Amino acid sequence: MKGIPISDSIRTGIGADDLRQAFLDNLVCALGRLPAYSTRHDHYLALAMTVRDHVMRRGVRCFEKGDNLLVRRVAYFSAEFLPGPHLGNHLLNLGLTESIRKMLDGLGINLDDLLAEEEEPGLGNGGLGRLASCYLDSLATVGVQSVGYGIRYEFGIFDQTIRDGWQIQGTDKWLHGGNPWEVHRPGAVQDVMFGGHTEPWQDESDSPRKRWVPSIVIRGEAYDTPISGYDSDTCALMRLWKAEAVESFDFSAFNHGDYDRAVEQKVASENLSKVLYPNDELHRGKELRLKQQYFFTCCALQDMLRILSLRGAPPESFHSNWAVQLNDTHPAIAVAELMRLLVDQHGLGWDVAWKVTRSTFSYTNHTLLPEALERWPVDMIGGLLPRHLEIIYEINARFLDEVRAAFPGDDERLARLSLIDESGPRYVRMANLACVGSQTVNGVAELHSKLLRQTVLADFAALWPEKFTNVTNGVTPRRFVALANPGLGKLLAKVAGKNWPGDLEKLHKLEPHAEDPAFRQEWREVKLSNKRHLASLIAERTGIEVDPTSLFDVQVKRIHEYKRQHLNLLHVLTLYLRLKKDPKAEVPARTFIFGGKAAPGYFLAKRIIRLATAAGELINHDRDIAGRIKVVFFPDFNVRNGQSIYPAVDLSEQISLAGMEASGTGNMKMSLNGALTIGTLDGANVEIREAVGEENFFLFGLNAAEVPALKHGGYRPRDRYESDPLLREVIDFLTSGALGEDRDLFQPLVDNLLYHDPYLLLADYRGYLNAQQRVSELWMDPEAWTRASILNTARMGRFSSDRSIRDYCQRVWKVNVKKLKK
Ligand code: F58
Repeated sequence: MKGIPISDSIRTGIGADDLRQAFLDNLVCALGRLPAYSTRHDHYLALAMTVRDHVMRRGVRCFEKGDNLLVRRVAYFSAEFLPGPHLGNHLLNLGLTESIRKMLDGLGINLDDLLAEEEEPGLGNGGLGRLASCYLDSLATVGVQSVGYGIRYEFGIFDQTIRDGWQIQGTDKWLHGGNPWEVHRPGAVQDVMFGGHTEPWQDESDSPRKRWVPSIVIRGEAYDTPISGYDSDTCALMRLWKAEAVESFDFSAFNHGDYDRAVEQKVASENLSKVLYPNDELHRGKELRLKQQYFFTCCALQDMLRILSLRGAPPESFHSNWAVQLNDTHPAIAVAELMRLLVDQHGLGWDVAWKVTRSTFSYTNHTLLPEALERWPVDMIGGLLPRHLEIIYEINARFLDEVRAAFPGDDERLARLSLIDESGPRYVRMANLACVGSQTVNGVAELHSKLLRQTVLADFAALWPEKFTNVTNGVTPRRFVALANPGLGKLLAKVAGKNWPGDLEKLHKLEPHAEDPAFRQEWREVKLSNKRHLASLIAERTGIEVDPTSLFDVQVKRIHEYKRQHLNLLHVLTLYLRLKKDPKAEVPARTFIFGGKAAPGYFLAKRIIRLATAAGELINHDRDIAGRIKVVFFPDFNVRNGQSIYPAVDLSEQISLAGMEASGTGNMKMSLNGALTIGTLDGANVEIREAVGEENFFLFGLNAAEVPALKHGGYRPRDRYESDPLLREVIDFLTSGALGEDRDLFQPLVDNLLYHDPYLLLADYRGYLNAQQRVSELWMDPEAWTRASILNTARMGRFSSDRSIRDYCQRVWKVNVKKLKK
């Protein structure tokens, strides 16, 4: 149907009657439900389909436009995405929330009930996956053509429940009620090879070529989810791949009556995209994880080459048509795969292919933790991807020649830079592959980028200083302020104009209002109403009653020792002991709220959760405390729950050991919603503090330079314990039996702190206590607190993910973005 334009209007307009008709048509015609017998879930599905029509039209039009202009598109390669529920976000972006609400009211249906029906796709672990989704949102908003490529896990991150104080993992069956947001594209399939061997052959020109003869082929099928932008015609696409067997059955086995073997291959193939790996140590060296990584990058690159040829452009122009961002090293095998596709499949010479490859990729690092740097046993790569191992060796040989020329005789440097770690059993170092194959390398906050250059990637930074840059993370103000906190949104619109979510620097207009007592009063009312809402959720989910006027002190994020939730708990227990001894102590009422998942195999993280629940059981029921402090563990922290929590935070706990948290993004979400931060000089905290003003931030702790100095100087945590009576008291309390009958429960945590303390809790304990004291003092002056809260929001504009994406476009991808409207 060449030449048929997509009309501006679609089968449904946005008038009240059109929307109502579309909704009812979807209910009856698409879902086959009689309105009189339809359920709430039917209504949700019908509404989602109605809204999806509008999003899809934008998506298709925008791709059509892009083809005409041959613009460079961005492909964001990420093994994880955490989009959160789609419906409310699309309504906001399309400006349809109120008309849809009214339309549904007319039918006796409540929009909020339907919003609650949606299952969120938990296709990620935490910050890294959520960042990918914020970036797609911003790419669509700033008008860049983009695709997020990843895996359509059948089971995402586990559901967390708390039973008897312990984390219990449940299977995340996010697809069970149907997923109305995705479109299956049976036409967009890609074959992915594994195993086998390679063999030489000659083409007509007699040049030597290599061919890969695999032992298995798995098919990838594309599922597309459109991601709308705010007040924008552009739509991003999240294209996720599901693994399927090439043949449903092994027919020869089937014909011979061997039914088990007949389905074995099908099951094995489909296992590939079954489940997301939770981020623990256990995925190390797991072959299935490497298969997942190769699977989605291979599908994506073949898909991009297909689109390129549809545009009539040759493979040599791949890099002019596509900029690929590697979200950490998980997709780094793509460097070798693009070389294979260009050289083996498309017949390009090595040098041309290498130039194209290097001009295509860029790499973002998200961690300095050495144990998190990915490496794969050479034998595993050789067995699974024999051609890629050859290509990696070839890249390495040529690269090491370059290094030898730059640093003659420096064999140690050569060994460190090599793509192959040969210090013991041989490994392929994925970060090295990503650095060598990329045009730019960046960290995710200024401090992190600096430490990257000085530590884990120091040799690469010395070799190619110009490759290195920083792009500080950001978060979407649409989902995390406008949608999550509509009360605040209204207030912001009044002073910053209604387009503030599309131009977050406008929040600066709030600053003078921080001095206005009437405005401060309004500000407090919004916060209080958000806290009431959270208090009711807490009561519903945990049975704990909390006082919405108390200080909400919140730490929600993955549970990890480096994030130091247990430092927070040491403070909680210190306060408790103080109140027990001195009931008259001036301690303002506080509610400590924890939330986050622990990797199922992470023993100490699970004990930290148990400690939080044990502290709650003790303190919440202690009559002497009389509700002055309460401790809550909010179960199943995810994007949806985050949207209810962030707007209600007074104090944001960002207390990781300096040098450990690459950036953090929860810190941004909370501060944007008017929380004050208590934090260390780690990750983006440093920039947040600079932005909001040091007087509006509670700083404590060692800095990133002091940490290694202390560790190398022979840090002895036990000495801290011996010399600080308060610390001794609280640590002893953990094993006193007061926190439950089993005295040994927290012994492993105590031993870890007293004899290792790898994250220096005991060194930062006093500083933390003092900062918490300053928090209490400021809280007792509500006007001063509110003023600081307003200034936090006002000065956080630069942490919009729109700014991050504009930075990437300008400095990394070299693509144009829409100018901001005046
Ligand atoms: C996070 N990394 C960083 N990794 O920890 C955080 O500081 C940063 O703000 C965020 O990335 C975005 O840049 C992170 O979330 C993971 O979840 C990995 C998933 C795969 C296994 C290893 C951890």
